[in-house]
Amino acid sequence: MGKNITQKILESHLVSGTMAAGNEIAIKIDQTLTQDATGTMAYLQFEAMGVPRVKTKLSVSYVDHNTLQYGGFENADDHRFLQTVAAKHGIYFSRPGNGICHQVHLERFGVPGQTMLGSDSHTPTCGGLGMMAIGAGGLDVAVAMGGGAFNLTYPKVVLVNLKGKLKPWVSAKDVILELLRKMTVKGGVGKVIEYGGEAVQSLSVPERATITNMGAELGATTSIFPSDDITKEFLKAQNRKKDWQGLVADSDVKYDETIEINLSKLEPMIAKPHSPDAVCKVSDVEGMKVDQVCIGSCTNSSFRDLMIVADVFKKGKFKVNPNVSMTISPGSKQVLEMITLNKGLASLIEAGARILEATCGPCIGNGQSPPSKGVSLRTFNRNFEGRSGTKDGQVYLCSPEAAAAAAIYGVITDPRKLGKYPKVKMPKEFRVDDSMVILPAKDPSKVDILRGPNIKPLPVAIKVQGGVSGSTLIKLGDNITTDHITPAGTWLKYRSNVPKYSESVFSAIDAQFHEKAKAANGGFVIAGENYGQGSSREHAALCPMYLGIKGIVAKSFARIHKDNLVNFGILPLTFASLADYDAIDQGDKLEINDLASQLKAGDSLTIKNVAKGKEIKVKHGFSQRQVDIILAGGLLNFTKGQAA
Ligand code: MIC
Ligand code: SF4
Repeated sequence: MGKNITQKILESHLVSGTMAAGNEIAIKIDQTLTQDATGTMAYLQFEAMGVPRVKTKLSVSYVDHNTLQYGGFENADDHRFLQTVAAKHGIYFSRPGNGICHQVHLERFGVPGQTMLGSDSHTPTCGGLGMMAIGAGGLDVAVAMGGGAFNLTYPKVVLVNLKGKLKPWVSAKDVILELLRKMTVKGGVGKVIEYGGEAVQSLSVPERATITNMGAELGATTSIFPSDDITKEFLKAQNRKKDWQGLVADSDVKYDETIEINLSKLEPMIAKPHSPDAVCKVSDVEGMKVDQVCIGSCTNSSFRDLMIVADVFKKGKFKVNPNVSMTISPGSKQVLEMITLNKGLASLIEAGARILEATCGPCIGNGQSPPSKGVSLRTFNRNFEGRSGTKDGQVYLCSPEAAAAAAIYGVITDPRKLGKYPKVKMPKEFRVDDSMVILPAKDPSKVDILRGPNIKPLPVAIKVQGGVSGSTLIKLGDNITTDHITPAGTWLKYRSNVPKYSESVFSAIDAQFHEKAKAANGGFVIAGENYGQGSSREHAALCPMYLGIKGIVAKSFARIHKDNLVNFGILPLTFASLADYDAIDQGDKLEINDLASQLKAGDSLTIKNVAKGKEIKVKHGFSQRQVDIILAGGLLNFTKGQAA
């Protein structure tokens, strides 16, 4: 029987394990990517491993999340640390201003058929090029930089069969919003989403990348498109023809699941507050007053996306509505240069758009927080409550087309009302200038790594002896995001200072949480479905570990976060019977006796709810390797133990 793209890449990179859904396999990683907000930790961990030079084909460190800090030295110190670590250890360094990691990587470095691990959940963006690009915690990325394999559960492979052709004013963002509507934010867990069908060839690489990027919101392991002539043209236009290789699924291949989307029938879509899967048609919410429009983020900041918006406003045809503040964050320096050369930038400025740096910016709550109860339409990928920096902000996610329409009329508007759809042609040649990427030092012995006072030593987990016990410190509902656990925004500058950042844990839900946790010497967290969805930030495990959290008992977990918990020695456990969620209340004391023998005996553990005199069965689903990591007190201790 034939093979799909996922099978082909995984098979050619397989280090150990059997390729069958649900099994743990290990794969070789060709490239890695980090960004500043997760990178400082990843490089501290890499240093702790004592490997002098990275062993990957290519590793790139980007600075894109925290670029302009108001009144403080922390970010600038982090940048200096990242630049010097990169120079010493053989890593390319993409300077602040060069662009958002995923957009730049797509343009300049991604290679069809290769594997990449990135310490950011939107790493699958390069799936738009036919690359198997997976998001993970920083520690897993550090291990991969050191030449270690990446362990993952062999996924189910879903074919999304694209038919028909997009109508004017409907674009790639609407495709992924439609898929989120169908599959929900947990529908992709344990799956790779592979795209195929006749309509694939009507989508350019940046459009494909919009779709694979936001596949992260499905909870999928990754998303991938074939590598075909369109991919070849894109790489050629980036002066990288040599990086192209064709990669398509065999015609007789079988998938675990098939979903069909007819592009001809698709309408402009929008995700309502506060979840990327709360999707409806733009026409269903038309007329709602809008305060802000933000265009950019790694989902929709390509040359194509910004030129569409620029063309809508071209030659002063429209102005930004006086009641709307519209920002534009180009995805990369290349995008900014291209829209400048093509006069798009001038149209945007003339229209009244506010041009921001080529960074994440408002997407991670760095500026442009909406006004109180304000409605913000964003071309981004996440609209979790509070992520924008305004707790009662109402963030909607939509295409650049729908964003432009709202910016003009000041209310949510179906973009099909804008008249003739502008045509943006993919450039035959992009402007290529890699001068903002600094190559590693030729002589690493001459490089001193510069560490400012905000860079605190890495906390290491404590090895479990006997059993674990503690009280239930907090009880939560479904779909808790890593933004709820360790928020970004104003806390971002403490990513390399775990003691300080730990004060943020669950702060939007319970401002005293960190004090309570410390006073109680840690304990347990109870949660509903899909705990830890969203960002890959390992701080959402690292900071709870620092506060003494021993276990999270939930109905289900998001993939990256579950791995991060194991890596930091925290037990991610799921209720054997979902009804038992009701058998634990906040404040209840819980006990797990003789952890080692229970873990070794099988998938089931018994938790004693001391307060209620009740025994609760939970499952862990760990591989043998994960059991060893937990018992060693986390992945760093485990790796050191193995080296010894
Ligand atoms: C995000 O979009 O949530 C982030 C910020 O890019 C994160 C990474 C981080 O928290 O640093 C992600 O997606 O993994
Ligand atoms: Fe940056 Fe936003 Fe993309 Fe995360 S989702 S990498 S914050 S642009």
